[in-house]
Amino acid sequence: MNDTAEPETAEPDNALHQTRTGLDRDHLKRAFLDNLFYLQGRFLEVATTNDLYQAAAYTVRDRMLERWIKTAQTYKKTNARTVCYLSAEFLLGPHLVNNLVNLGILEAACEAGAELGLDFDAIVEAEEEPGLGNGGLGRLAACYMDSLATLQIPAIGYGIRYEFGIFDQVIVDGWQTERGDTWLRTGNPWEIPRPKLAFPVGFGGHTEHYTDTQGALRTRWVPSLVVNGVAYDTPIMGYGVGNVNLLRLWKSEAPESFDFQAFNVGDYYGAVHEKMEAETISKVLYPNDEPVAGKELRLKQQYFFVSCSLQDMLRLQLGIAWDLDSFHEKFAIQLNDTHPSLAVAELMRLLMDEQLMDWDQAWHITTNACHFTNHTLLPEALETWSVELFERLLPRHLEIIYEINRRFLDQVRVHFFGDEARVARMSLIDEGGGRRVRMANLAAVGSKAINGVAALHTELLKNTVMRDFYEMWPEKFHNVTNGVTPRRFVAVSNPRLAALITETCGDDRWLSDLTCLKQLEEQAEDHALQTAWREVKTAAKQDLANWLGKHAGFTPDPETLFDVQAKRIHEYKRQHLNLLHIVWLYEQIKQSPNVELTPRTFIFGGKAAPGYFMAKLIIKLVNAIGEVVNNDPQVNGWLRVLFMPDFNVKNGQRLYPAADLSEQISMAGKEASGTGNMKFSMNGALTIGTLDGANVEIRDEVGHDNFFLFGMTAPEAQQRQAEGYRPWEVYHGNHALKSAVDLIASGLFSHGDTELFRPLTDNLIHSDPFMVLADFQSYVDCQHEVDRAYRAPHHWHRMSILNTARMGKFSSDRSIQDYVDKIWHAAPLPIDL
Ligand code: M8P
Repeated sequence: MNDTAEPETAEPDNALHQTRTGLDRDHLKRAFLDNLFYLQGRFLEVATTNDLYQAAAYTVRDRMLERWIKTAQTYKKTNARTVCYLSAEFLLGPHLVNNLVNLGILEAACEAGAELGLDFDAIVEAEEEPGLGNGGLGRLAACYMDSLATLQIPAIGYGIRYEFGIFDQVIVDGWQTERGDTWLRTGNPWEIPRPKLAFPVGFGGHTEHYTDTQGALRTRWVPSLVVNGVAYDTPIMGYGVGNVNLLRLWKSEAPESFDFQAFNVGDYYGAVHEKMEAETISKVLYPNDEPVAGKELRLKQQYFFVSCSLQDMLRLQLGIAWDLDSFHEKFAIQLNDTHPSLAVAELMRLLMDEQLMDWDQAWHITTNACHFTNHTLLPEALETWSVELFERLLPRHLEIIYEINRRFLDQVRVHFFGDEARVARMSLIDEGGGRRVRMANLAAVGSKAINGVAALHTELLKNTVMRDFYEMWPEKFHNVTNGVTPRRFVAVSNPRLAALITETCGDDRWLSDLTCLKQLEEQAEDHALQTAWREVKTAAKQDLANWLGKHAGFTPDPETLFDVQAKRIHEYKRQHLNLLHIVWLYEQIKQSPNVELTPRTFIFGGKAAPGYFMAKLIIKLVNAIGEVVNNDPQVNGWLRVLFMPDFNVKNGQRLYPAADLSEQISMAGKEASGTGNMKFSMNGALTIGTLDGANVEIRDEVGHDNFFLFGMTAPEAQQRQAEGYRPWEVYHGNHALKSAVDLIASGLFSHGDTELFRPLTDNLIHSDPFMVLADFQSYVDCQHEVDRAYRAPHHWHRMSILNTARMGKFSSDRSIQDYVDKIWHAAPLPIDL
């Protein structure tokens, strides 16, 4: 455990060393061939694409390591305040091109590849992405790691090294099926295992109380099972700077001595079984983006990575200071949703039980170190765990939570005298039904700051799920609107657009200050720019079309409007609203073949949680409609419907550049922020959307004339539900809507089977919890406006340019700067190159 964060090599500085650090084409070539030979044991003529990829990856990694060491040394020397971003998910996406861009050597690498006669694109394609997240929340964590390094803020990301990330989605007969993700099969050149940097993590057992030598009452936890968390480090390169931060992911293992202990007493099977149990903890990512009741292993995962991370922070602090009094000055801990909120109880335990601190000081440190981000208002996504499970798995933490709660509720009673209903709502324990621990309340009580992820979301948070907390501590609440990194989502994914922007703006400063895109505004009317803009978009559409031709059954026509909805499949995101519009269009064309329409290709992408029946049925419906529409010669000059399989970061990078229209059509008040909305808009897609999440701010930025708005507002939706929403009345009152729903129910898209989609149509007519029917007419009317606008190309391209030009606010650099200013109060620490 004496291993430190920084690798321990001296700094060689001679010509030979250049092979490992030189950034020019010739050094890259030499290094690549060396790595191919010495690491893969191959030479060019016999190397597989994977060999070439591995050699390329090591060549790039070598160039990062020198900066990484320098960064770690500087951070340590200056004892800088360090942001620790705790997240159960980091959805990183492929590393290779991203690191080339951030190092500023993409061009040199392409040239080196060309001179060696290599197919650069094929090498890039060979990378398996680490899919260690479900969707927006995990991808946000990855964007934030990129921006922290770019803004030169000392930071460590802490999470879990899942052996199996999010499943691969394969469509069979129109249905989603899941395949295990084997991203580690060919090795991971980007990570550095640190087998000596490991921490014990206990589970189960009991607690014992004793009096220490000073006469103080103390508690000792005696767990019944101990596993080891081993560190795996991935360097995170900032863009255009020398800073390389650290992503430290924990893998669970049985302690070395483990099996022998049991073997000695003759329980061989038990020993092997427990070893397996230890390794299970980091085995697989839960593929849900909401809690599934009773998943004990998930609570184990959460505690496992939180405990390892906090022990690591304590180790780092004790390596530079005599005591832990200033722990909260050294570290700003950010809890990415409630998944790491056990950190509050675990830090208290470590400080009191292991470091022998008293309650008040431990509480002072904990509540000044922790900060909490809430990402969702959906009641079903708020995490709670049964007290019974806690008692069994984390008995000491339950004691601590009870004590936090006792002290906290005393405060509540002083603040809101006589309001016992409020006390019950704010309690860390939900006493209704089976007793449960409320993780959001634990995070809120234990944190110095609480933030929402978009302006509307933060307001709703303050007025609904966290209202009581807001009324008690208004000063704790902040908004930090999400952002995405323009390095990955423009420079890496859309190099043609990046080149055009750089050419138009005169330099590439926009990549580190996205507000520079404003310069494009002056030329939004310019026909030359519009023409170039259109050519870039069409080329991206052609690339996507070619890919879809290989992977999704047919090649769409790049001359049609590409209308894209790509995100997790969820009823609140309303993919079925999109589908109702498509069915309505289909009927229009069938009834009057001369109807004036803009030819469109509708592209869907997204994974459904494996146990979420309705989401899987929606995927089936997309494919079923596609099968009919795409095979009907009467309509398929106007209308095509495609499902892009296996939407992940890599495939997202193919989609964002190629979209003309971005579908952001969630029921108002349900999507906390959204980040896909930003990625599309940055790449020049126009948005059709509701006033939900960050759409509100996107529309304000790009201009109301350059955004297709429809649907109820959040207060309108709320009011309508309060008055008693009756979807069947909407259904019977709107002929177009009724015939679209009826056509789905008729079996036309299911080979005559009138039962297949009934759960969906019945749900819409009789319950419609996300008010799809209520927004249908407004959506169809708005889509009509989209059609008209697309038929005026200059107008459309002007709007498209303005969308990109005005996206400066949605860089994750701005988000991170907001966190730094409002919440972390950290300072940049530049690393000289
Ligand atoms: C919640 C979980 C709850 C229990 C168990 C597992 C879970 C996994 C994920 C989530 C979760 O909240 N997921 C989200 S929140 N996914 C998202 O995309 C959300 O966060 C994004 C980043 O802030 C927002 O842009 C999205 O609007 C929001 O839905």
